[in-house]
Amino acid sequence: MLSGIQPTASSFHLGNYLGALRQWVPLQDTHDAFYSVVDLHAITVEQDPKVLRQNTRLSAAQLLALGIDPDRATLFVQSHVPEHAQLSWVLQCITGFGEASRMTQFKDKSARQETQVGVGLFTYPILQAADILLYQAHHVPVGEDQRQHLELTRDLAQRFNTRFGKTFRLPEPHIVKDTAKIYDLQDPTSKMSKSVPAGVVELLEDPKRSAKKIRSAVTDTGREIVYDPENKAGVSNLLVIYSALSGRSVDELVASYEGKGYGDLKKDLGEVFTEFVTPIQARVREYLDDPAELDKVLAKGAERARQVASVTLRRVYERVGFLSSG
Ligand code: AQP
Repeated sequence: MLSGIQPTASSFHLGNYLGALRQWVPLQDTHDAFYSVVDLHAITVEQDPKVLRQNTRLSAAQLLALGIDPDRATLFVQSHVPEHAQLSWVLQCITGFGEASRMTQFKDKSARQETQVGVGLFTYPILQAADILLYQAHHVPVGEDQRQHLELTRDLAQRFNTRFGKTFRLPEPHIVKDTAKIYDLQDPTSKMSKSVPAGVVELLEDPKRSAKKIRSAVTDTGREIVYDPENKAGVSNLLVIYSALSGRSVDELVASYEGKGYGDLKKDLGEVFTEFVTPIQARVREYLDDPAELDKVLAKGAERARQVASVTLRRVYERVGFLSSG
């Protein structure tokens, strides 16, 4: 199993956590799990090198604080494993231009971009396919926004297998339906996304700030607390978040808030979030206090990742007809 997260912000947000990262911890016990901080993906939009380096360590620290155990899973930084970029090139050469142009995330992200849009942003899903296929991943735990990229990965794997002989396993997305898409607190019809910071709850921000954001989340003019994503998107989003963080079902929450108002729900959710995030923030600080140890963990992960990735790449190079370098 493989999944990745970009080191493009100083903190992961609730959408990243509930949509994807929350699944990473239990999956490390049932699968041979590879988790990557995907810094090659991060530079598809402009990055300050110093900040990128800092955010890469911060991302690794957050993953460890959330419960990724380097003895049970392979945690590594993507640029430490050159096979990702190498396989990506081969896959680019079998991807149709029209096929790549259909990716909706590229359309969204390039439309939002103020500076010039780079070719890397366009070919990003092909690099993502390489990330997955290098490890012969079966399962890829991601949020709903990644479904189309996973379909492209399957298409490319299938095409390569047909053209050059069976080489890749076809991966399946592992999408947890209830939390597949967490919405922006200020615009509950859009995905919570770091590019639109107003309605985003960050794991590493001051929990008082998060509680305030939750209190001012956009809801509707009604009063009743019910789960109705179509007509009550804001309240429904809060219920989904509350349920995922507390382990109580949405139905149970709805029943317990009967006769109460949105203010009560928001106040309680702020407290639940604070309780959840406080020990995580403390653990992140501990990991950051010892960057040498953190780098050692990542170096060990990269070594293990390369052992698997290099076998796949060698087979791919042979299949496409490259001469062996000995
Ligand atoms: N709102 C979300 N709901 C559920 N899952 C989400 N993910 C992201 N946003 C939500 C999932 O988080 C994982 C890591 O994603 P990423 O590193 O690719 O980050 P991202 O998608 O770039 O995050 P943003 O905030 O959405 O960034 P922008 O604004 O750049 O688009 C993935 O599994 C993703 O599905």
